[in-house]
Amino acid sequence: MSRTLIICKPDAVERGLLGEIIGRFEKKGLRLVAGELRHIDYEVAKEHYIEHEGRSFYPELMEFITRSPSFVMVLESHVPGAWLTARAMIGETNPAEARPGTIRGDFGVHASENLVHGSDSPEAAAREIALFFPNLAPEET
Ligand code: 3AN
Repeated sequence: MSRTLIICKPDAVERGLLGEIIGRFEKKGLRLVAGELRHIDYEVAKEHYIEHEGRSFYPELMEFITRSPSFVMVLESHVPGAWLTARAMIGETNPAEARPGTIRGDFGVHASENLVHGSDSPEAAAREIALFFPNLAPEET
């Protein structure tokens, strides 16, 4: 078993792509175990994007992620590496470089508004799940 944290960012909710995005993950065997439509505030965004503080795109990223509600969710797989499966399905950061068949490749328009966040390691998944869903029961082993 393994878990990952996914954020369908404000552009995904605004563009009505939630059903499409969640459906893709479900069909791939990533099961929804927690989910919330949530307007991410500045403090939580700061914690989440701590590694990007100081980067040129940081102010733009913070403004975007706090603009309107996101759908934040935890996905679970029966096999190891839920984070890796989800990242492969999300595609490259820059939608222009993301392959067709990935979420960003099929629907992405901007590098800064790229629809979905997915944890980039098992450690990041654990940290991000604890940040957004502190009361979620641990996965069964
Ligand atoms: P990913 O989401 O593909 O893991 P990260 O973690 O490197 O990408 O960056 C986090 C977020 O910061 C991206 N999803 C994107 O919104 C924004 N970002 C990253 N690089 C750039 C960039 N060069 N220009 C604008 N925004 C960026």
